[in-house]
Amino acid sequence: MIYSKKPLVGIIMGSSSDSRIMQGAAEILDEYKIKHEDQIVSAHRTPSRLAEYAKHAEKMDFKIIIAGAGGAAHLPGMIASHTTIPVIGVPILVYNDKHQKKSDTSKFSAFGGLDSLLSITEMPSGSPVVAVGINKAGNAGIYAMKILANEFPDLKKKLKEHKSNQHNSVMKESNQLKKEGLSKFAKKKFN
Ligand code: RP5
Repeated sequence: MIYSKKPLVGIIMGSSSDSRIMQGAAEILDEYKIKHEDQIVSAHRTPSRLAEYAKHAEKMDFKIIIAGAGGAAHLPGMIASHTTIPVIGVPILVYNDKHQKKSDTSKFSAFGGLDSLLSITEMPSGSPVVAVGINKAGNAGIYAMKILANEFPDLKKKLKEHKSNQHNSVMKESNQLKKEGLSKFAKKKFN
């Protein structure tokens, strides 16, 4: 079932380098046939576009915006300041391999993604943005579905199936573990 012909979710990210992680949100929304529109909006490199994007999101009547950014991740908070659409922030551990000559350590953000997590969650009182864990874009997709399920009962059913699939998969592994014993099970799993 396609819930709407128009996109219901706007996915934005601060840089093309974030697409490596942000694709996790798109994958889950695609799996459940929820249309989304994806764009790059940089809070510091395209500040005027940020305000324009917020107007666009309202015109499109997006129900949720998923915003991913790394480092001093002000994109989710700044978007939230321009609109009443709920924003789910995805803190990203910056991994920038565009500059091949950089050493491996300089490809990562200095604080391992904590910089981005705190930038998103520590929005001042009165201007909330919710956040998923570092790089957990898939969770942002699932959370967006939970919000949308208030409007689409069929989606609520699908989320219940998702939970029951998780239960079944743990049970399957646990039965296997019980049957084989821990040593054999772990060897098979990790070798
Ligand atoms: C942030 O800076 C972006 O969200 C990205 O995570 C990070 C690095 O950007 P690039 O240097 O890869 O463009 O604004």
